[in-house]
Amino acid sequence: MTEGNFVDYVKLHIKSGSGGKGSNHLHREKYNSKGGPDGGDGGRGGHIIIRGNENLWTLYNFKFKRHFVAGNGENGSKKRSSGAQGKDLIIDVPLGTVIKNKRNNEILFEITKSNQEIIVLRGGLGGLGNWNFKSSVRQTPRYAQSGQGSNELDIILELKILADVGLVGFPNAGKSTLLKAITGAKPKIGEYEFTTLKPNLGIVPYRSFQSFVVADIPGIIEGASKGKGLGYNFLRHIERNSILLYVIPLDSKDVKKDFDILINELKQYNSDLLDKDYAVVLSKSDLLDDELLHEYYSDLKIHFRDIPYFIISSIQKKGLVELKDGVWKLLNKSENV
Ligand SMILES: Nc1nc2c(ncn2[C@@H]2O[C@H](COP(=O)(O)OP(=O)(O)OP(=O)(O)O)[C@@H](O)[C@H]2O)c(=O)[nH]1
Ligand SMILES: [Mg+2]
Repeated sequence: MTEGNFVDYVKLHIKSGSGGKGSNHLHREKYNSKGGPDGGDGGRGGHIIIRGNENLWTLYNFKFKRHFVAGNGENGSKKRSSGAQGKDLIIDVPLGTVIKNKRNNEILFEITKSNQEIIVLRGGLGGLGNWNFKSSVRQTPRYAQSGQGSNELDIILELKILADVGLVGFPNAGKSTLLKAITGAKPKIGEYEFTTLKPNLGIVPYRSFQSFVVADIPGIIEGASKGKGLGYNFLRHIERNSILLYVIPLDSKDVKKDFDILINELKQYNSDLLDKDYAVVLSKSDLLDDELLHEYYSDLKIHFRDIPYFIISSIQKKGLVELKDGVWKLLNKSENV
C-alpha cells in the first residue's frame, strides 16, 4: 500500500428508500359486483446498512463513490398483494471505522467486528392497503396509506487502523524501510525527516500461512504533544494496535533517552498506549562495525533489561526473522489475541 491510497476520512451522502403506497383496490368479479376491498400494503423502503469487513484496510473505495441510495418499496396491489420491499444497501467498511453525523459531529456508532451490521438509515414504512381498514361499520373503505418518505443523512466515516503492530519512532528512524523489508508494502522512504505523512499498512506473511498487519506512521519528535513536527494526532492510528514497536536507530546519540522521549510523548497523547505490550527495535545495525555493536550489546542489556529488544538492519536484512518471531510471540500472548 502506498502513500496515495491510504484514506482514513470521508464524507458520504446516504439516502434510504421510500415506502411503497398501500393499494386502494376494490375486488370485482364477473358475478359479484360488490367485492370487498383487497388493496395490499406497500413494501418498505430499503435501509442503508453499514457492515464491518475484515478484508478492508482503508476507506479508499469511497474516494470515488460518495452517494449511496437504497431502493424504494413498491406499491401494494390488488388481491392483497404487498409491494416488494426496496433493496437494502450495504456499505462495507474496515473494522475500526467510526461513523459520525456530519451536522453535529456526533458519533453514531463504531464498527469493530467482522460482519457486524448496523442500520444507519431506515427505509420508509410501506403504506397499508385499504383491506386493512375494513370493519363492520366500514365495509368498503376507499382509502389507503401512502408510504413513508425516504430519509437522507450526511455522514462522516473515520478510520482508526486496526493493525496488529504499530511502528513508533523519530523521523528517519527507518520505520518505513522496515515496513518495506518485512511486507510487500512500498512506502515512500527518504533520508529527510517526515517522509511519511500518512500511515502505511503492510501485511507480514509469517510461517505456514499466517500473517499480521503492521502500521507505519509518521515520525514523532520531542514536543509533538505540544504541536511540534507533525503533532501527534496521527497517534490515533496506533490506539487500536495490539502491540507497539519503538524503532530507534543505532546511530542515535542516546538510545535510552530516545526511548524515554517517545514513551513520554505517547503518554501525553493517551497514557493507555503505555499499557500495550511493546518491544524496542534498534535499527540500522549495519552502521556500526562488529566491535562497536558488541560494546553496544552489553550497554543495551543494562538499559533494556526487562524490555524485549531486537537489533536489525532493514537494508542488510539482518535480524528480521528474529524480529518477526518475537512479534509473533508477543501477539500470541493470550491478552493480545
Ligand atoms: N544504513 C541504513 N540505513 C537505513 C536503514 N533503514 C533505513 N535507513 C535509511 O534511513 C533513512 C530514513 O528511512 P525511513 O524508512 O524513510 O525512515 P522513517 O522512520 O520512515 O522516517 P519518517 O517517515 O520521516 O518518519 C533513509 O535514508 C533510509 O535509507 C538501515 O537498516 N540501514
Ligand atoms: Mg516513514
